[in-house]
Amino acid sequence: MKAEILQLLREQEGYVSGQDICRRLSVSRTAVWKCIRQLKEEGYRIEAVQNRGYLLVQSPDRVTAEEVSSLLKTEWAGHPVIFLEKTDSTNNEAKRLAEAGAGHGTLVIAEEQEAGKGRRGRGWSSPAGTGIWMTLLLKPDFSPSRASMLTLVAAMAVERGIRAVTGLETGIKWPNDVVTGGKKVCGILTEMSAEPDLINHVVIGIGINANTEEFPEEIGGRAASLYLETGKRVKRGAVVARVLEAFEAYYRIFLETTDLSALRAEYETRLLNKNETVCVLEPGREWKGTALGIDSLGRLLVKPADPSAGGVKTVESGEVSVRGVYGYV
Ligand code: BT5
Repeated sequence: MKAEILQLLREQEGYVSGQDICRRLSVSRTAVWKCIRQLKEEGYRIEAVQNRGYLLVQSPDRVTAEEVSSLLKTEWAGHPVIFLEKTDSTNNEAKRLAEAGAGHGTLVIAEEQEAGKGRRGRGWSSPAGTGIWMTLLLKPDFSPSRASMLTLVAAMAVERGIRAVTGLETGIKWPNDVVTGGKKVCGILTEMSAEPDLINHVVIGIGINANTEEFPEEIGGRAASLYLETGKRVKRGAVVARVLEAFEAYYRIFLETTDLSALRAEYETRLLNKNETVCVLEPGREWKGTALGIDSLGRLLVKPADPSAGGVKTVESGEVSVRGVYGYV
């Protein structure tokens, strides 16, 4: 109900009368008053004026279920939002919830992760209060072979969401990094539980450095935050809402063909590696080439620098890393 009250207050330009809230939500005056009191305790500034009602003056920068839900305009993504002050990893929590029966569209979001994960056993720095650490749970009915493309769909959604809220233009480093000023502002980790030809669930973990002021020394040179890049603090809840809305829109297009054929051109406009020399790090082998774009399955197309290596190769995301030759991108 707190989310619904917040939503009503946000929708209205001026004051919303207590009576109006009671009527629209079919609850008592006392129930509304209690919710308003709780919201104030949580840091919302709500003015109450006799005979006029309530006015939302300021919201705190929180990513609680009510804050995110009240900002969200989606059909299924982020329904429901599960908020935790602290967890090991929102991906792990989403997987546990999926096993326990949580449905398609559930979003897990935490203020802090104690064991945030990157790919292949790497870590993800996730301190309290500054970042967006969230995981979207999907229970799709397409083939498991299609799931890795969801990382690319999510990267597009993050790019659009960040641009909508901050105006910041970011690029994508294939397959899973969103980058600004040559530094990583977001990483994505997609994990799946599947049978040979059936997906049990997919979790898409998204980590965005939002209001981070400084990074641990080991990653500092390669990490960016929205705050450091724009000089302005963002309301994280708004970024979460816009990213989920964009994800829902791109996912709908993805589902039409269960591949990236309709999204490929747009992805490539954001692809920082396009026409750049990249170093492909395969297990036990390293080679250089020019990245030309992606194919409709989300694989990176690379023309080897060595003419004897043959024509354009398709590089799969799983076991391979791609680096810029002169730096991280
Ligand atoms: C990723 O891995 O980029 C995937 C990160 C996914 C994080 C989200 S947060 C919500 C959800 N729950 C989780 O537990 N994970 C997901 P990878 O491409 O392997 O990059 C990892 C590398 O990025 C590390 O080895 C560091 O060098 C660097 N790194 C770590 N923390 C970072 C941060 N906060 N910002 C930028 N770079 C970071």
